[in-house]
Amino acid sequence: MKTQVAIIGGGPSGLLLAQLLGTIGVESIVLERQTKDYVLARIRAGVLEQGLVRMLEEAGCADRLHAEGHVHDGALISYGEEDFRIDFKQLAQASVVVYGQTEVTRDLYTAREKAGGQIVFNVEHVQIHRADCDNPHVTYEVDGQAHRIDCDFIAGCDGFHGVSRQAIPLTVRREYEKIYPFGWLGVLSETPPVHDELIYANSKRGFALCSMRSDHLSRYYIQCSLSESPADWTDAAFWEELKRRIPTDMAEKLVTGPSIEKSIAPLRSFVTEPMRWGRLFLCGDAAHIVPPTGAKGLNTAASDVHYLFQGLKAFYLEGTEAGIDSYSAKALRRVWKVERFSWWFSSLLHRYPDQSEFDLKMQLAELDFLRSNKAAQLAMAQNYVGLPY
Ligand code: RFL
Ligand code: PHB
Repeated sequence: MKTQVAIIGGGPSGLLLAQLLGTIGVESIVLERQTKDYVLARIRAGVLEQGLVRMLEEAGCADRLHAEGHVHDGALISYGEEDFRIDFKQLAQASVVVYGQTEVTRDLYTAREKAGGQIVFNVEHVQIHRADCDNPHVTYEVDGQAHRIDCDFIAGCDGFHGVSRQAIPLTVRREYEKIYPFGWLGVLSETPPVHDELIYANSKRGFALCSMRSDHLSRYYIQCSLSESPADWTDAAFWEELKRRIPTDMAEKLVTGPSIEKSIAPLRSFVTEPMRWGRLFLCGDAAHIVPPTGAKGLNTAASDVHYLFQGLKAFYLEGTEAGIDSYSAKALRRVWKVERFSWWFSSLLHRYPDQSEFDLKMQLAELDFLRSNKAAQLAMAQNYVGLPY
């Protein structure tokens, strides 16, 4: 087979790139290891920056998002018995949209299918060949049958555990990583959200987050130990612990119910450099991971796709290589700022096993400063709604 861009990974990065390329008549084939149902069963991100919303509009798949997504102009931060609101709209003149990654992915699949885009599911043993030459190719198997795609470019959109990053030789690749000494236990429940905006809580017992997917679907998280498993937590124990970590007035009105999903996610900061090797470009979680505290993973995948799409558009429509040549540097500049914000916001809100009394006082002072200082709030709001690209 032949195509212009071979895309490895049918998550949000891969699908969005394929869909945008389709709008300018550039052909692609998406290779996905799982089935579509499996991809759509993954519960992940919930908060979309304006940049991602604009890209979904450009890709022609934002109708349902506009109809069903909820615009949030601010969020609540609580610590101990205190809480305060960061007003994104007033401070940064922007908002975020609460709309699940599952729904974004579903909309992208629908759009790809409507456009007749090629997506191959259940691929195995994907291998990248000659990425450092002008004529790369990808090989893979489906049901034991070998296949080959010759292409101009390869987009590695296959997430943190994919094969694309590993195709860049270690002599070229440098990785930066921080593992956090805790995880997040997340619960999805068919209950009304406790509040109409997100609540990020720093409590003595550890971090908690109250989020949502819709008026009748809530998403809650609590910081947990990495040695725990979801089976260790009954629904009742989860609700009790969540109530102890959020402001009392919220705990009193929290509506509980059976969980429909319960999982533990580890927290990690990770960046690989460069994000391009020859004709291979890494996008999204394949190149970087952030702890979920800042709600940045999916949004940063989208900003990578933006830079790559602009580069490929200039290559195909104008015959210039400047855009693809500057892809890695441009994407990484923004990635590192997002890493900084996600690391800072995580450090502000979690309890660390080795935290000293002094460290706790520093965290409290930082929260007090954020509560009372407009400049600090502005910086927080600008980062939360998304740095420009
Ligand atoms: P994905 O979504 O991991 O998709 C990669 C796809 O590649 C496939 N794949 C392969 N296909 C072919 N061959 C191979 N060898 C392959 N290896 C893997 C996989 O099956 C998969 O379908 O990466 P992508 O597209 O870069 O998207 C990144 C986002 O999914 C991720 O950053 C976010 O979900 C992170 N995240 C959040 N991001 C936000 O922006 N806002 C949030 O509110 C937010 N909350 C979260 C999150 C992630 C979480 N978890 C579970 C990690 C909350 C949680 C709990
Ligand atoms: C979510 O709704 O899943 C969510 C929201 C905000 C975050 C992380 C996750 O910071």
